[in-house]
This record gives sequence, structure tokens and C-alpha cells, in this order.
Amino acid sequence: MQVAHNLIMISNRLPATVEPSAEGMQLKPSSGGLVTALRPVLASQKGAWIGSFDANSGMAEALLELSAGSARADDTCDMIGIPLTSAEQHGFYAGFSNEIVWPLFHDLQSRCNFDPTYWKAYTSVNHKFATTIAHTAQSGSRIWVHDYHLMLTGKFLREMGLHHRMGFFLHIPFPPLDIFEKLPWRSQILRALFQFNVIGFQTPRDQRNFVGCVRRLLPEMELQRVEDEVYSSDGEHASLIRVFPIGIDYNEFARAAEQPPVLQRAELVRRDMHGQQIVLGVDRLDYTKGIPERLKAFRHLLTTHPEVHRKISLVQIVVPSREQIPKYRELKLEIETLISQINGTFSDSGWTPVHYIHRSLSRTELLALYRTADIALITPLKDGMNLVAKEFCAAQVECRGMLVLSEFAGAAAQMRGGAILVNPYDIEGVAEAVLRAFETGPKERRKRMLRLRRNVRKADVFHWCQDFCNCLDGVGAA
Ligand code: ADQ
Repeated sequence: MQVAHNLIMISNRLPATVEPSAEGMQLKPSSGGLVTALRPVLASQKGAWIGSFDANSGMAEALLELSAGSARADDTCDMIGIPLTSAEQHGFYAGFSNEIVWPLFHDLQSRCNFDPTYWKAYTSVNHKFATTIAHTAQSGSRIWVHDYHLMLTGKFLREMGLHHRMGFFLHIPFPPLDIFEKLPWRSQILRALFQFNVIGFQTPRDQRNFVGCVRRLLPEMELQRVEDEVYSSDGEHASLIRVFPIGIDYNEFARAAEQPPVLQRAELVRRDMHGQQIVLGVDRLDYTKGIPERLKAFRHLLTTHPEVHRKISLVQIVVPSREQIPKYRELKLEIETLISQINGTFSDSGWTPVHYIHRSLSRTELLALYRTADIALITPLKDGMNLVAKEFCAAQVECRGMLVLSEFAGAAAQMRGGAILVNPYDIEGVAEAVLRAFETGPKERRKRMLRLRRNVRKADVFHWCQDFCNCLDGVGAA
């Protein structure tokens, strides 16, 4: 018998990887922005999660064992996997999603590869997702589709006759008209999005950009703004276009940052840094995160302010990501060349200006760094939200750290009160901001961090999810 699911989440990837163990194949919960945010929410509801997996990964076996009760995952939701072949992953994921939509939506159109075969793969994989969703959904299920990989699923679901309440949330930015209109499939994508009852964005900037594109590219669409909400109708379907800034599980981060293993690890980090201020960068390996620009700013600081030598070090964590794509391999090389150049020029006995870690950290290691850092330097060229900025604040239980944040991160809209905002392209400006943070005294640091923490606590991930689900419940189904 099919289980009734109240909430069906759909994302490109299932939030787990598979690993062999003594008891057979096991699902291991994966890390990453979306997964980190949603896991606690699904655990508290009768939910299902639909996502793809690599058909060659052994995941199929693990999913079978899971349904037979012999494999374990830490999630309490049912997982329904969609196997994707290498060709599908190439065209749909690496191709359309990450060589077209990802760079374009981050305003980096020169990095796009508008290969028409990618569109075919994107369409066919979105259809495949819709087929599985239609099979899983029962009367009363709410369907919540996540992110840029799956923008066409709503259209296919309506064509399959589904009248459920369906929402879509875009985790990445939505670009302005002059960039979006470069997309050869711009109208098809906009029209498909309007099959969702709720279309959610991270910031007012993204909502504004989306509405601007619709006004120009779909003039038949009626749009009406009521305060922060925009209602749309094409005579057949009505949608609500709204901002839902994603949050984190604040209490969990703050609590975990107080645990003995984190304190011990933090103590070790402090001891190794010999009283220097720690500037921390934590990013997935991605050209949107502004890592080379940040390194150049740090180099500029060391060049123009020799008085900070031996008193400050940058710890740059880079989480491996999308390494099958050549541009990402080139970026890694660029980062490593810059770091060795900086260390080659400025290192002195007992002082290494840049510490570089290229791997995924354990939660304890990450929290210890968040807790110990004197300055978090988060300078994406553009970012939907940036959860690292929020996690850093939640883990700053002693309120000693300063946040230097890109004005182009979605998080800047909520955190401008306590953070020092910078233009990540302005190398001198970023260097000056780091110096300003370095020189800020404990009283001002505390005041700013308390304000930031209040903000992050109030708009946490539960608030985000509840808000989205309430909106979905409030709108009329199709
Ligand atoms: P991402 O681009 O993945 O997410 P981000 O929001 O910064 O970016 O989240 C990264 C996540 O990875 C954080 O939760 C962090 O804890 C984790 N992480 C980072 N470094 C790590 C390390 N070394 N080891 C282990 N874990 C690490 C996308 C969008 C963002 C948006 C999120 C959520 O691109 O703009 O904020 O979705 O909507």
C-alpha cells in the first residue's frame, strides 16, 4: 500500500550518499546548503523526498535495503530515488543546470555554454521527475519543488492532470532582465514557473528581477503588487510571488558550538595560531564565491599594511565541488597558485599568512573554526543567500567575531545592521574592511554580533519552512 505523504519535497539530489558498511549498503546524510536547511523540517512531518541519484553509484541497492528496513538513514522521511544515467547527468546536470543556469543566474553570462542539446536533456529529465512526483502524490499532498534544476516540473505535472498545491523555491539569485533575456529558452522557463501556486525567492532583489522579466517577456500576464506580495494571473492560473529568506537551525548550531569536543578543538586552533586574529573563509569550490578576489584583497592588505604581519592569518576552507567540470578544476589551480604566491612572499618563521584546507570538514571542525574566528570574510560575487554567514553568527557564542560580507550575498539584505558590507570586486575596499574589522574593539564587536545573532535566531529555518507551507496552504489549488 502506498503511504500518504503530507509534504513531498523534490530536489535534484536525494539528501544522502551511499556507503558500504559491515551491515550492507548504508545511506549517509549529505552536507550542502539545501540539505542542511531542510533535514530538521522533514523529520518533524510525514514527508517524502524525491531526488535523483547516479545510476552507477549503488544507491539503488541502498534504497531497496532501506525500504526493506535493513539500511539506515538519519532522516525520518521516505526517500524516493530517480536513477540518472551518465548521459542524463551530463546534459541535464553538468550541462543545462551548471553550464547555463548557474552562471547566468549569478550574472556571469560569459561563462555560459548555450548548447542546444542541454535543453533537450533538461526537458526530458524534468519530465522524468514529474512522472515520479505524479506517482507519489496522493490527494491532499503538498508538492514543494526546489531550485533551478527543476523549473519545468510544474508544467509537466499540470499536463499530467495534477491539481495539487505546488510551490517552487529558487535557492539561487534571479538575474535582471538584460541578463535573463540572453537565455534562448527564457519564455518557456517563465511560463513553466507560473504553473506553481507559490513562486518563492530569497530576497526582494530576486523578486523584483523576476517581475521585471515577466513584465517584459510575458506581457499577457496580469501582475498586481500588494505590499511585499505580487499576485499573477494569466486567466487560467494564479500564482503568488513572494520572498522567503532561508534560515538555519540556529538553536542547534548555538548548542552544538558549546559542546566539549568543539571547545577542545577550538582550544587547539587558538593555540596553533599563537594569538593572531583568524580571518575565516568557508566556501564550496565555485567561481561565484569570489575566492581569488578575496585572496587578492588579503594580499593587498599584507602589502599595504605591514603592521598586521604576524598578527593576522587567513584560514581558507574550500569544499570540493563539481570537479568533473573543467572550469572548476581551473579555479582550484588559480586559488592554489595565489595562496602559494602569498605564502611565498610573506611567510616568516612561525607565521604562515594563508592556511588552506581543501576537503569537507567534520561538523566539530567547522564549528570550532566558526567559534574561534575573529573575522568571517564572506565575499561571494553573487549568492542566493549564503548559509555560512548565518552559521558563523549562530556559533559565535562569545560574540567576539566580526562579519565582513559581500553586499551581493542574499544574506546582506538581513544582516546589514551588524556586518561590514563590501563590494567583492573592490580589492582595496575589501582589504580596508578587513583592517577595520581587525581594529574593532571588543565592545563594538559584541554589540554587532548580538544584533546579528538576534536576526539569525528570529528568521530560522523552521520559520522559513512554516512560512512557505502556510502560503502554499493559503493559495487556491489549480
Ligand atoms: P550553496 O551554494 O551550497 O547553497 P551556502 O549557502 O553557503 O552555499 O551553503 C553551504 C553549506 O555547506 C553550509 O551549510 C556549510 O555549513 C556547508 N559547508 C561549507 N563548508 C563546509 C566544509 N568545509 N565542510 C562541511 N560543510 C561545509 C545554495 C545557494 C546559496 C543558498 C543555499 C540555501 O547557492 O546561496 O544560501 O543554497 O538556500
